Amino acid sequence: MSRVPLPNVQEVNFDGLVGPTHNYSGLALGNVASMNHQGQVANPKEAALQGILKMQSLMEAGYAQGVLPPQQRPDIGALRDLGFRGSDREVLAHAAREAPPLLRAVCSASSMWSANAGTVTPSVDAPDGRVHFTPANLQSSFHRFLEPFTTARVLQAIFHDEQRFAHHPVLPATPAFADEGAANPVLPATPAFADEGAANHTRLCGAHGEPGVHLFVYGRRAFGGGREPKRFPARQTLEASQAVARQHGLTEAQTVFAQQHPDAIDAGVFHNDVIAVGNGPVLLYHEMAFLDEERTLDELRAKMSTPLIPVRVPLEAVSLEDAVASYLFNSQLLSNPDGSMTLVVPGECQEREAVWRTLQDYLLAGHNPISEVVVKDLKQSMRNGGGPACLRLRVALSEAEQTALSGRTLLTPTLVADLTAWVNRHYRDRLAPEDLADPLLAEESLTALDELTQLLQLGAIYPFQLNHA
Ligand code: SUG
Repeated sequence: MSRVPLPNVQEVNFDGLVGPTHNYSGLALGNVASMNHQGQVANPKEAALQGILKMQSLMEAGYAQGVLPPQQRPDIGALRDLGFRGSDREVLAHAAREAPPLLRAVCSASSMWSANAGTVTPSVDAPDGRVHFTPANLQSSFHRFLEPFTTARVLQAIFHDEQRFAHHPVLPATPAFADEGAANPVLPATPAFADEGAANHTRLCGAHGEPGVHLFVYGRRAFGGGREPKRFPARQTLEASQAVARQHGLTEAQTVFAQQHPDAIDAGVFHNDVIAVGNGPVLLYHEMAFLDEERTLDELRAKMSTPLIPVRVPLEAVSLEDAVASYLFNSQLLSNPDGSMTLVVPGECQEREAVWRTLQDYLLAGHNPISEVVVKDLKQSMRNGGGPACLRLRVALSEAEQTALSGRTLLTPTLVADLTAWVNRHYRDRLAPEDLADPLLAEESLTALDELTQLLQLGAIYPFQLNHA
């Protein structure tokens, strides 16, 4: 099907605002930074301000920037679902005493990594001309599995206009079923539709308003077949990626499904966006990103209507360990009006010589559109394995679609000032593991979030505002 380019389409990066309970609980198996920083004292205020500064500087540089609110944490409703009873204070005290891991999980501010909020298909690629959203089920970990309910509400509140925006159900979080008659029934523990959203999805195109090809990267097949990682879990299944593509009406000609290299997962690459980033026709990736690199590139080339510009970083230039520690590939690759691109990298890239050298001598000096590297200090998020690209959900929107957004989530200088003042008013600058049981933290958090929904003009989005908890 030939599709018509849409004029005036911009990529809007919706960053997840860091919530007031940001902490280091070591919750993410296979995420080296999260595992290494378990138990350290966090600074939620600094974390939120670092995130706002990133958004502000990109807005000031002329990029379209949006913001997504954090979630209600501690998730006392989740503790109630698990049988804890009494007042909120009693529920927290019981959980702290009887099930500390559950308390830690329901306190995580993990929704800040909005690249995992869901998968988005721009209207130019969708058969009905609407922008399509599927919130990710994040079923690979309990603390993140708590996110999709509120994520769906937030996305529906902002992208509310049904003429322009379509919202799909979260994929079912179940073990794989054994296919009747299959020679080797699938083990029941294999999650069938484990989905981590845009972190494993890259849209390649000419300009953002031109039709694109969707690269879905999965870690394993739920129904068997293929190589799997041995040390750490693969968080995305092929079956989940295929289901999202089907929901959004994407055809075979518009999609490429590629398996992530299992050795990379075992080295700490828990999402594809830790080892590759794409923008427009450029795919910046590490040699170890895909199990079958050649087939992946060939298929992209065959399906794209514009020439693919692969920028491959070889293992000899950057080891997997350096890639994971620096988050070089978890950068934002942004289009400039003159056709050049800016790479927004975390400060950790300056700390690894091989990475910094590769940025200067290979990426900037190379024959590709990347003409500028901008460094951001995101240490608070980075210690939990979240770099610049994790913190944002990309939504390509036409002018008319931007006008149709509800609430006040597109960043302006006034909104930056309001959010900064709000963080300074409500956030703590120190959060140790034992503070998670403090009932005052929960109360402060609710007060802050209630104010935030007014500030962002989003209406009731949180369970406590909907009388669910
Ligand atoms: O799911 N970390 C997140 C980091 C997500 C990064 N996102 C992308 N790559 N797009 C995760 O592993 C750690 C929380 C803790 O340990 O307290 C955490 O959930």
